[in-house]
Amino acid sequence: MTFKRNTVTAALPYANGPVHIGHLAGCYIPADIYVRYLRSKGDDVVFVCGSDEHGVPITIKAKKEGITPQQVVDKYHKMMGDSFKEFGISFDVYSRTSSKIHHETASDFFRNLYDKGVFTEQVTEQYYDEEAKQFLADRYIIGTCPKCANENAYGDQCEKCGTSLSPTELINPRSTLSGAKPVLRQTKNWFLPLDKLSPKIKAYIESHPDWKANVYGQCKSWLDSGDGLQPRAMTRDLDWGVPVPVDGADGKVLYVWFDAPIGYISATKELFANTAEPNKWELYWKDKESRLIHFIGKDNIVFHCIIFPAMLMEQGEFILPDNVPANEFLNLEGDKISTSRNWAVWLHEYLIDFKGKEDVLRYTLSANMPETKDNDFTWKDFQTKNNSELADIYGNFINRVLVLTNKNYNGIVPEASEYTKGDLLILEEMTRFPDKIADSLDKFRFREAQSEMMNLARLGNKYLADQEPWKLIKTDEKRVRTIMNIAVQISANLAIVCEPFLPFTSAKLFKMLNLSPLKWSHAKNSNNISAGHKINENPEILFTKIEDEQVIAQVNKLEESKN
Ligand code: B3M
Ligand code: ZN
Repeated sequence: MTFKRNTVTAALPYANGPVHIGHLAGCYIPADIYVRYLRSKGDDVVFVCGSDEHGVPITIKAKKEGITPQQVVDKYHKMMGDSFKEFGISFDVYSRTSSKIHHETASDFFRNLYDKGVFTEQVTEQYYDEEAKQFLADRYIIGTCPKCANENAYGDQCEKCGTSLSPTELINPRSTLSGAKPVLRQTKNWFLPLDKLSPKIKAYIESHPDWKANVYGQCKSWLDSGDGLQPRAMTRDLDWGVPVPVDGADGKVLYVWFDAPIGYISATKELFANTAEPNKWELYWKDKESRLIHFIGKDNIVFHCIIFPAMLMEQGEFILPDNVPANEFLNLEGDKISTSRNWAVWLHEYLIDFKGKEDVLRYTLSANMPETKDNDFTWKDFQTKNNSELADIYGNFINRVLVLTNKNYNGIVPEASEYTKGDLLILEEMTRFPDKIADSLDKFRFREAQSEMMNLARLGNKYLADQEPWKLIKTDEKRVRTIMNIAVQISANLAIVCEPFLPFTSAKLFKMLNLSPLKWSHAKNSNNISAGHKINENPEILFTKIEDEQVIAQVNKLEESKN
């Protein structure tokens, strides 16, 4: 089935801390590569994201920092948005769930399901902290996971095995507010009857055997496991969030995992709100020819593949996610990334230490993307990727092309004549890259796609190394013209196909070639730059080397956080 337009979302990060490399590799870089590729093809796409500003992660942070939840989200919303921008994550809109438009959208959504009688109203016993005088939802409570025995499972989910939980399933529950053993108290909440909806959800999941194996497998195991899906509370006894819009719900808010995915919808609304077509968001969410794709990390699979689709199905007007290409986790220097242990590479700090090397981090994270299993980032590998791949292959090739063209031809692209058999093979091979890369991207194989892209740089680098135009110029200047013309064509095509992966580099390269950016299909041509075209003088070095000291300093900084 071909689709008319694409609605691409990236998980809304909790506004309770800055962004680190694990976030980028898990979700934002793959999403951005994919969207840039679609845009380059000329496809209709909206790319939406925003800060997740509700839920217990926010209130816990506020307590820790001694400020209000609003102050927490204001601080981190700005910080996260800035980091994403600096790394070229090209959201069409970066919204936030504390916004008016989101409160209204989430509230209406709940009300719609409520009026249809979708929810079951249940008085249940919930854990209550008598010291803190508060019900303990989700992350306010931790205990031992009944499935995998992880001792620090949250009340709503075990992050170790991914199982979605309710607080009463935890063994040895304890309050994260006071450490006290909580007591049970009665309270009324509204539940989404996932048990009843299970056959529909199952049919939906099973209609997508094309999903990544890790995603499909997780969904199937939830559906088919012993007790199957259980009803799940969509409201909470908390004072931070979207108020539950029904009578008799004072002091209750929507469950953060009810409102957060609706944030994708409100962000899309916001995108079109002040345009000539404020209702255009509906096309991206309601038209059968629109394709909804959620980029997330593996801990969010149940919410995007089961709970949100169930909500959308019951609402009835919306399309369902067509694909959820979730990634596994990225580790750092062999250890799990951890905010509390400060075992992380924070983007705002990277930007100070490696300003101008945003693409290098993008490249390294894509090369090590945890697509099918957890993967590791090391500073040593980061250095190697920069020095031996980006600088020695990509950068070296481009530098030679630009310097030689300027030196020998005053920057004017020479005319090709009398192609050799080898030349024709190179040109032929060059034009096959866009389809090869596209084939990988269509399957969400980002590592493979990026390595194909680098193969084009390799092709160019090897061509020049084999032909040695810098020697030949003394004996066969005519031949050099053809070689340089071909090398310039490869450069132009590389600028096109590297754009999704290395957007800053692509922009620089187009500028140095004195070319307006070209779209994906142009990379199937072998003559994007005509002879006689003048490139810019004084090319800059695209990738400077990273020294051992810089890498050692980063590793030491990490080690210090262990003390
Ligand atoms: N905020 C969880 C997370 O940051 C959550 C994602 C919401 S996506 C709708 O991992
Ligand atoms: Zn577990």
